[in-house]
Amino acid sequence: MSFSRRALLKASAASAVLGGIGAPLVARAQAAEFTYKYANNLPDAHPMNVRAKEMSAAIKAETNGRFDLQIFPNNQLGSDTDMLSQIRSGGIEFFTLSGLILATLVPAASISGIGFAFPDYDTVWKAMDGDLGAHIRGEITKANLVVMDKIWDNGFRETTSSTKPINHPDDFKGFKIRVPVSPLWTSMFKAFDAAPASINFSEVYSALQTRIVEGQENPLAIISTAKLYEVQKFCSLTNHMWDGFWFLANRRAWEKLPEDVRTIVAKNINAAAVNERADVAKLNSGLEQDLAGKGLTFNQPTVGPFREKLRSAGFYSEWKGKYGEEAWALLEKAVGKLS
Ligand code: X2X
Repeated sequence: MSFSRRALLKASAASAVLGGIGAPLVARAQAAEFTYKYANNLPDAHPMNVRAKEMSAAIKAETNGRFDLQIFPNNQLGSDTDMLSQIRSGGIEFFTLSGLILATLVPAASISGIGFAFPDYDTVWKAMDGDLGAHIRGEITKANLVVMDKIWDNGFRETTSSTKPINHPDDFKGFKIRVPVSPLWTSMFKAFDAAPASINFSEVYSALQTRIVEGQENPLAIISTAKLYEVQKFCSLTNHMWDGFWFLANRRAWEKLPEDVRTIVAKNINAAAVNERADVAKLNSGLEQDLAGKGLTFNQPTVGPFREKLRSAGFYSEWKGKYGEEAWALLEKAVGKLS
């Protein structure tokens, strides 16, 4: 320890003691009884973190300061792969993760990401707040994680590229595309005959910038808030899948909370999810012009041939076999016949 730091510590220890003796009786902020970490992979500006901040303040107020939820956005605590292991060990207490990536631990959780399954948001929320979501949450619970009722929105995903627009499934042939670390994502882009590379979101900007990959796919809200337009030229509105984030908790940490605190925390997290869904939908629908102004060239491919390509490659029947008849029936009950 350097001399100055030691001196500083001594001085502050002395003043703490003096403060203790001579301090007037003013209300001091009480340390929270529970200080829990919530980590995620998205930038500060994304609605997920905007709503999370609001939610954290509401929880603090409603618990009279007993519960302090600290937010660590933007992969500050590591990649999704790192954070998934931290939520399991208790290194972090809360984490939002795409069901498709969670599928590396809970295989059933990727079913909501089947290509072209959901036609619109109404169908998404009916399924995810209904039987399909309940089925997935049941499987997550079996893996010893706690999951909140309401899934947060990521959005419908579009394809960006630094080399060419994607207009037809043939444009995907040999296309070097980053996909999240998830068997379903890799399988889907292999079915398109692309060359998918599994890369955590924490590395995506630099992977695009250094041209390790040509393209990636994400909702416009992320292309915008993570500034991916700075390192991409084209945006093809492929709308190939919907994606959402499950709000997960470490079981031991969750069960340590008294019932009344748990109720307040869960209520506020689920309410924030519902608000975040509206924010993301609104943001995504207004971003095309904004991103075009920032240099992205947009095109709107006809999606029929993409869906047909997945079908003829055996993608739907392969995944139906993996999830099983029962789970597949829940998906088809929500979205109609797929295979
Ligand atoms: O990794 C991604 O592309 C992201 C941010 O959309 C997810 O978390 C799945």
